[in-house]
Amino acid sequence: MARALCGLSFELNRQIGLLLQRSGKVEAVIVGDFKGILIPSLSHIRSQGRLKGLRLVHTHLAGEDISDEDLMDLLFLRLDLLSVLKVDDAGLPEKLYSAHLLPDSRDGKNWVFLPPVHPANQEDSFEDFIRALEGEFVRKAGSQKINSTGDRAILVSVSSQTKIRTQESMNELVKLCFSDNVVVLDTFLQRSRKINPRLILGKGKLADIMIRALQLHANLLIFDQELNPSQIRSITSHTELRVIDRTQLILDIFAHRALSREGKLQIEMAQLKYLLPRLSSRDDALSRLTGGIGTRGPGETKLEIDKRRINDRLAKLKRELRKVSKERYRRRSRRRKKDLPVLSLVGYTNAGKSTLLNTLTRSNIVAEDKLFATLDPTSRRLRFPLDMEVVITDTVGFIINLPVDLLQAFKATLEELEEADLLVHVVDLSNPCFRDQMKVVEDLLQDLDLGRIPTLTLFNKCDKVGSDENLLKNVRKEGITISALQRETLQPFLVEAQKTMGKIISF
Ligand SMILES: Nc1nc2c(ncn2[C@@H]2O[C@H](COP(=O)(O)OP(=O)(O)OP(=O)(O)O)[C@@H](O)[C@H]2O)c(=O)[nH]1
Ligand SMILES: [Mg+2]
Repeated sequence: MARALCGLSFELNRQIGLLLQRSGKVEAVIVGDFKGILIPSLSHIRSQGRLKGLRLVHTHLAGEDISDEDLMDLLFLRLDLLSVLKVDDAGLPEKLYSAHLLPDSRDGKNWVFLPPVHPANQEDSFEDFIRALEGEFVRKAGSQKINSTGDRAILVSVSSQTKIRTQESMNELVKLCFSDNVVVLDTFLQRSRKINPRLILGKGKLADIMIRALQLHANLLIFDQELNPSQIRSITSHTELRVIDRTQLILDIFAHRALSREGKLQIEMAQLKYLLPRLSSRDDALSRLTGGIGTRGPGETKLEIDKRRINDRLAKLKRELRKVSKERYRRRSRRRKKDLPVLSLVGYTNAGKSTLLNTLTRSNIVAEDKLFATLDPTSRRLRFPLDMEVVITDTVGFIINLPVDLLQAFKATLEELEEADLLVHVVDLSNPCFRDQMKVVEDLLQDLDLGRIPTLTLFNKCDKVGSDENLLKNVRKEGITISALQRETLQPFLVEAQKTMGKIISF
């Protein structure tokens, strides 16, 4: 076969390539030009194990070695083996040069070259070789922490922001993954002024990521930046991994965690709205990758229904939501009749709102080190030191770049905030980006038209700041410092809140 390939190649003065299956069957014959060949899309072919299950053998006419382009093919197509057959001056095979991928990087390289061999002198069995290589891939990934049920993700951020912002945003993405039970295998940060509009990343960087995905057995890429449908498509078909963005991850968390009927309805609505513009562009590449975030959500079968039916569903959801919110309104007005003033906790997610409510009212609502631990609002009664009773409500946390559909959806829930007599803005002082977070909350409050309600700022988690006297002194000008875990630190807040509310109410 090598002889025939070389002969034809020599005669045509074009490279010729064969894609071979593991069984030896020829998958495709590719005829290129003098300098190269173009491999057709292989996205319809399912991989065999970690690698593609195809090896490429092609001729080189100008005596050149395995080129960078060849290595890119090896990588992006996850070929079993890539071989170059050099054609000599007489049109006969010189030697076969081969390279394959490695399950872990050696000296910064992710591939290795095999010793060149004349095609007639190949003694090793390809079957044994590929079995051993696949085995090595499985073993190497197996030594990592494996969670076979959940998603295994590599996180990617490409941004033109400052380093600390990019890093903090990535930290937040890691926490979001944790909240959604996604295993984070690795993170890639890239700061760049000009962002590649099609693939977001440069091809070289994408190659690095793919190699890591292959080595760590990842099945998901999560981008910190919002991707448009065509970007998702091209990255998916390039990498053969499921690709989602931050928005989809947040939607997924909400879908998992919403408990109330209203919350569930709102989430389904937000997911459908997110899906709608992306629906027509869902192609085979996506539908092949079954299960997990981005394919779950409103339900696989619904992904197939057409836009009109989604619109019908949306209309129905809207009607149901209206009904539910009427009930909520009735509940609320019952409470209003009792005429207790309302104090509402707001703030960035994970700031400690629920913890504060628990400590204040000795309750036991869910408070944990997860983003969006609270989705459904909770109310409790709280007695102030000077014999005054108020209702205290805990709400969903805010986050930077909150998906628009989600904000829209939760506007209804956040309506409760309109009834608040006092907003208590809880800030996590131990977060290095707490200023940014405060701004996010303040902006969202403005958006929600709540800027007019009196606000008291609480700088929480002081116990974690330690002895940073400067910081404490600074923020005390703007609010009260507390630690929601320590009841005794809350006294100044209670006094201040009562003073403010007393004024508001008597007014
Ligand atoms: N060290 C310390 N940890 C705190 C303090 N307050 C809250 N935490 C921790 O911070 C984490 C988040 O607290 P939550 O009360 O769930 O935060 P939240 O604002 O309700 O967050 P979401 O509901 O997710 O928006 C928990 O692990 C708390 O134990 C504090 O004063 N000091
Ligand atoms: Mg909470």
